[in-house]
Amino acid sequence: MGYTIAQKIIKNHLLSGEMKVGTDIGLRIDQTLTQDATGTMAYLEFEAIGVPRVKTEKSVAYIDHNTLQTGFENADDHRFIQTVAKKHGIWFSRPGNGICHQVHLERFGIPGKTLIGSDSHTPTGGGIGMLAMGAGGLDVAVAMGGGAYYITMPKMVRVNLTGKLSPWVSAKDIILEVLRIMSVKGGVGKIIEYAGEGVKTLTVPERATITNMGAELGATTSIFPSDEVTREFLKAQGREEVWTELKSDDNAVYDEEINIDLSTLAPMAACPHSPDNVKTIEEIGPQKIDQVCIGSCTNSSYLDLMRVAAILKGKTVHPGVSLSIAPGSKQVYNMLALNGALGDLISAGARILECACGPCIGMGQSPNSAGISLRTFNRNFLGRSGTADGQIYLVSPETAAASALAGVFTDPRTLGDAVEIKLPEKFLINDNMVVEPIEESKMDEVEVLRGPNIKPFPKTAPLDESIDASCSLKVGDNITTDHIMPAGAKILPLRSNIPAISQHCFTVCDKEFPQRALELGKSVIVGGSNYGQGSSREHAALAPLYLGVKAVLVKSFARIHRANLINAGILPLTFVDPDDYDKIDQGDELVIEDVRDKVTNGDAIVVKDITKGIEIPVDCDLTERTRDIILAGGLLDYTRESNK
Ligand code: MIC
Ligand code: SF4
Repeated sequence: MGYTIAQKIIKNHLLSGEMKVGTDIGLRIDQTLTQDATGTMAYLEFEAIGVPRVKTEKSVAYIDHNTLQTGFENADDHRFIQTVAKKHGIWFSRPGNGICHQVHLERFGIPGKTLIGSDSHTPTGGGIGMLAMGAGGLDVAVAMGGGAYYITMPKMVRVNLTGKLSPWVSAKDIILEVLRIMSVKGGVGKIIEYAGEGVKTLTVPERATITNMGAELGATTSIFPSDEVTREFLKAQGREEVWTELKSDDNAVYDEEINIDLSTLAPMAACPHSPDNVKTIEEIGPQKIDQVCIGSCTNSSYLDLMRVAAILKGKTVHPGVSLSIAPGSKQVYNMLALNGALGDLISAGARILECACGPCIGMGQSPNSAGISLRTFNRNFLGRSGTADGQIYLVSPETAAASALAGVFTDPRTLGDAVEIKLPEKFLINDNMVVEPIEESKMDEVEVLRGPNIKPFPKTAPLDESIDASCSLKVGDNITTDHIMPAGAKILPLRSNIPAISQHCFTVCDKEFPQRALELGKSVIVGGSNYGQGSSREHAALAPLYLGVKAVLVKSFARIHRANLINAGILPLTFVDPDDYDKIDQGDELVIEDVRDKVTNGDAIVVKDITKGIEIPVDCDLTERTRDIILAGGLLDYTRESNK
């Protein structure tokens, strides 16, 4: 039997387990990345593990999320990350250098290598044929220390692309079509591989838009072959020597196939409040809009912004619309400045932001009340924009620019002849904003600078003999990490301060939750299906941990969040019969007797609802390793124990 692309990379990196779907495998990790919103915790955890120097081939720390600096907190975090990186062998990408995924693709990614990042959009690297996955900070810390990264061996999905995109239809429309077909749950436990004649028609930045937003499918990752197009891109980045060819074997077996004829696609939008709520721009009709934001790790490449500049050139943004643009990296920004395209954007009235995540993570540019905002980003979860009733639509840069000019949803195909923008033969290469780590022999010379915002990792404890706790919160289906641990300009500066950030946990759903949970001391959260979709932020597990949450009982979990719960020592439980969800109410007293013994022996677990006088069978589904992590009280304790 032949191998798929992902299976080949997995095979080359397999440290433990067998490549059998659904079983646990441990992978050797070649590269890691962190960003600043998850990075402080990841480095505190790395320090706690006690390995002096990273053992990966390349680890890079980026500053791109928390760049607003409305107080000392963000700046302190930057200094902490910069110094801790320098000391322990990690490259440091300074604020202003760009969004982690964009910069990593341009400057560091290598086909065939494994990459994990403490950010869910790390699969962007799949655009050049990396096996790139989002993970919790603690998993990244362990990988930096030379430990394996564990995943459940995924199923393989082949998306066959045929034909060629019509003018004005773009890579964003391809991934929106995949989301429309598969939904935000459709990728759970799967790797999505792109194949077929249509692949050749897509440049690397276009491929990266698609793999980036594969995160929204819930997929483990997405990947493209590494072919001549990849070689051209790496050559233009002055890195041709890292190119290797990667393709699936002719007789590779896939668990699922999806066919998309690119020539049939039309410009689309993901409507509020889910990336899979997809309609064509034509279906939405010429509704009035208030805001357009172009940027984010999904659509802020040189090609994207050159197309936008060509559309805006010589025109003026509609008076009813605020248009902001954040280039993805300093490379992109600088090239636009030098070739004059930046002038076209400014002249049309675009509000140019620094190259960072910015509005994508609610760092400014919140829309007006009930405002309709078209964004080239990847997530439109409720409240993420910073305006509780904001109506966020996810669109391509072409649709965004055309609509910004017209003031209403506009199909870019109405703009006439398409603009033809070619990948440059040579990108502008200047890595002066990347700081090298110090040599190992000199590491003692570096003092790690910690501001008052940096608080230690919350206390963990081994799993109790029995759990006796109330249900502190009951939530529905598709709860995102933006519900559990909201982001935005006010809350993000607290990412290194778990006691403080916990006060915002779940407040999108229930303002009283943090206080109630603290008063209860110990509690259980009950939820629906796809619980924890979205971000890789381990704060969505660390805040509940701090608030005394002992178990989360749901219909189903999203992959990274479940791993984060286990890493935090919180018991992840699922209903054997999903209908039992309806039987529990918030406030019910729940008892799980002899839970420690049951987890240890792999015995069936029952949750007794004392209030209702019923017993509810639940699944825990732990592997030997995750069981030991839970028993130890989380990955940090487990790793410390194993290193003894
Ligand atoms: C996001 O897009 O939600 C983030 C902010 O990049 C997160 C990471 C975080 O919460 O810090 C992600 O996608 O993992
Ligand atoms: Fe940053 Fe947005 Fe990308 Fe997350 S999705 S890494 S916040 S640009």
